[in-house]
Amino acid sequence: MTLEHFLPADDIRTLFSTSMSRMYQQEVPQYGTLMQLVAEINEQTLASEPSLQQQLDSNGELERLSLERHGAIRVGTAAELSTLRRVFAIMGMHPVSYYDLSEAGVPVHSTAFRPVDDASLRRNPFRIFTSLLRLELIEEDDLRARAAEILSQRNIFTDRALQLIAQAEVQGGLTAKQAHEFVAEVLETFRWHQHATVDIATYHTLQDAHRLIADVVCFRGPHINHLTPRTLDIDTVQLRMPTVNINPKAVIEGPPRRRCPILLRQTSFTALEEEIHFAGEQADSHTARFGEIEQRGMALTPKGRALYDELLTRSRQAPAQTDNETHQRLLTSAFADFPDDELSLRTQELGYFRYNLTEAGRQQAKLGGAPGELETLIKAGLVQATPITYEDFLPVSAAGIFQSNLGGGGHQAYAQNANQAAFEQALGCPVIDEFTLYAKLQDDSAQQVLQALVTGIN
Ligand code: OOG
Ligand code: NI
Repeated sequence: MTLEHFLPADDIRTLFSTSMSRMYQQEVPQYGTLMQLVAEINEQTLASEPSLQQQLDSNGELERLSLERHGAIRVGTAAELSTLRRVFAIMGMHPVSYYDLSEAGVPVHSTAFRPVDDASLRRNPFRIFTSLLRLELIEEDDLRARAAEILSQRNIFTDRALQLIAQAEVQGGLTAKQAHEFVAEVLETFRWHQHATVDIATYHTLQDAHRLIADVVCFRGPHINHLTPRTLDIDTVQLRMPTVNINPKAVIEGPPRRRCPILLRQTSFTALEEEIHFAGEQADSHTARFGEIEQRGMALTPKGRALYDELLTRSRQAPAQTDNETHQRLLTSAFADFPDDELSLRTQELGYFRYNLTEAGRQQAKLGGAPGELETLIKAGLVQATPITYEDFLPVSAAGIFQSNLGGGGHQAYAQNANQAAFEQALGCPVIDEFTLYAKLQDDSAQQVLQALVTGIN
């Protein structure tokens, strides 16, 4: 079998994300309503900002605008996580970054499976935020052992999915027919199950330890707990959610609204209370599933990220706000020290940029011999710099999303620290460092324009 008989990994990912969206809209109709609202507000934003429309159009982003950018799942064991790594690899999604949520009182650590190269991100940037339960953070020995035992008895993948994963690895890909079957089988893993695998007493005991533990342990598999389309105006969606009978979480997570958007802003609607059935036909309700939206800005360098973390921490020293307007006002004043123009962000090395030739630059490249200093070339109008979009997640924001959707009160921070080594051992490989990816994108683009202008290649 030769390579060209295989469906590209990017296409398998698209097949997967669209199938998942269809399934989730059927399962959670409110999510379909949120998607409609997002699409409507995106349209209005584009109509009032022709330059934005033009920019998205020239990047080929208009068509996929309101499609999902990410989803999230929570798994219980190392074996589940490592098999998921193999599943996602077949779709061109690889584990980037390590997130420790224990500090925020959520007993998990996480990564995001996502496409890593530029071309694949452009085709379909869909990613899955994947959390692994940290059973070692459950204090009571009996409860920890019981949870581990329940988890050891489940198999979250269908037999056929496991066969196809192995086949894809041996062949080096999947044919279109196999890929369709693979996606359908894998979807089963993320389906919602109304019937818990435990009795109601066990459910309540686990839930008392932490609501997240019950969510991971008591079901047949890691149901997709939310999907997240991209909005061009998160503040307006937040305001308008109640008009379509959707109850948004109290505040938008992440940085404030800015002229030059940075990192990631997110909000969600609070999780549904859904009836579930236990062994012995007793019923109760469970909150797990919700809908989220995101608006992405520029990726920050380690220096920029340190400044972001510092200002965010400063803003969080004030008592938590329950109304978004006040929260945003306080954030905006805390972020007054974060430069908000592209030139400062670039020259102070706070954000990552991609370098391209301008039209004049392309003319010059035919001749070669331009000076080899990037700044000089930019000033001469031969090169332009545009921000690189942030493709990852923010642990403080993620914790806020977790908290508001688990229902019940918050939880104290766990005493244990981040343990990336244990996570990577469970995963079966190291996670990729996000900064390395952005720096390479920036450096490669700089290298290319310099080479074209100085030596005249192109
Ligand atoms: C994941 C929450 C984190 C995000 O967008 O930051 C997340 C979860 O609730 O399982 O999805
Ligand atoms: Ni999310």
